[in-house]
Amino acid sequence: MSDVPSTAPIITVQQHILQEQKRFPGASGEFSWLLSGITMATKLIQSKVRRAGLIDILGEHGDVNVQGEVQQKLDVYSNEMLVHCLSARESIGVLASEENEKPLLVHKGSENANYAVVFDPLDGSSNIDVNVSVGTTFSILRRPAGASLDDPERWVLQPGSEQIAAGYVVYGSSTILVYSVGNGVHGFTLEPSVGAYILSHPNMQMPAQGRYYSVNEAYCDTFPPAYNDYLQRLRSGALGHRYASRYIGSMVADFHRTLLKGGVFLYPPTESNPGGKLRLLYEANPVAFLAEQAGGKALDGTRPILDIKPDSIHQRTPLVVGSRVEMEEFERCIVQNR
Ligand code: AHM
Ligand code: MG
Repeated sequence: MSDVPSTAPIITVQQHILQEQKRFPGASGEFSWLLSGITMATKLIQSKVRRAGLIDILGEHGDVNVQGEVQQKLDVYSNEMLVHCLSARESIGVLASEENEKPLLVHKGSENANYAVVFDPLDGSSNIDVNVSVGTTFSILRRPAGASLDDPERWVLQPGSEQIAAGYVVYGSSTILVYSVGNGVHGFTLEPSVGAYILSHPNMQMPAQGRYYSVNEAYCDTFPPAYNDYLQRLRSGALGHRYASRYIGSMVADFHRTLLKGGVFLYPPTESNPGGKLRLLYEANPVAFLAEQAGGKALDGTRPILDIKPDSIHQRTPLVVGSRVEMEEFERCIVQNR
């Protein structure tokens, strides 16, 4: 093994964002400042997530701590960090989060605010107790022309095709930020000793076909028939090989694997969630945006996820997202089952 350091340039996410920002004429730094709010918040979140198992031992857990403060759950903490870091950005007018019933108007609605940010602060948080990967998802939208400050919902009730940027952070064996501003998908790994996200996965492309499908098969007796036909075809070798299954139960982690290795991730309609479980605005839309940027596809069963005009901020949707070959086969199964 050589000790000679790599001569490849080290590119931080901030440098990368500054480059990408040139795609937004007149953005004058506000977009990179906005994204730096997300990177800052996710560094704070990851440091708490990394200490999740220590909280009891170090005496910070319990209903009330020594200062008399009520201890927060990690998802509440994550939400507060994102709201705190993003509220400092004057270019942001509206924040919408899985943790808040209604969108928040920030800066009392500055007229200079051009963007809305929608996020799930800690997706898959029920997995924290068992040390399984969790993540943060985010989606950035431009303020619609003529949208008033009195109507923050209008800022965020836009189809996913209107996203100007989207991404996620997966708190896995390392912390990885993946984002796109509509110019390819790029991944950055957090170097924890210096607290910087370093470009590690430039121009990510989803393989045209993978080896895994990812779905909660325990519910398969309540999936619509087309989904079971499809899964049977994947298992049978009809697409050239027999598929194996992988299901973490954290969408960000399941999607991250699908992005890197190809294959398909599904959350179909089920008996208990006939309209799907995942949320359109801050779960399905960001992964659909990234998948399409990386050469894959995302559907709600029939329609492209990115075409759906939402009616409410916490609206749910079925989600099927994956590589080109698996998605073409899925569409064939849907047509054949009509
Ligand atoms: P959450 O937002 O309450 O964490 O729920 C979303 C999570 C996703 O990360 C994951 O894909 C899904 O719920 C798993 O659901 P299930 O346990 O029904 O398979
Ligand atoms: Mg969630």
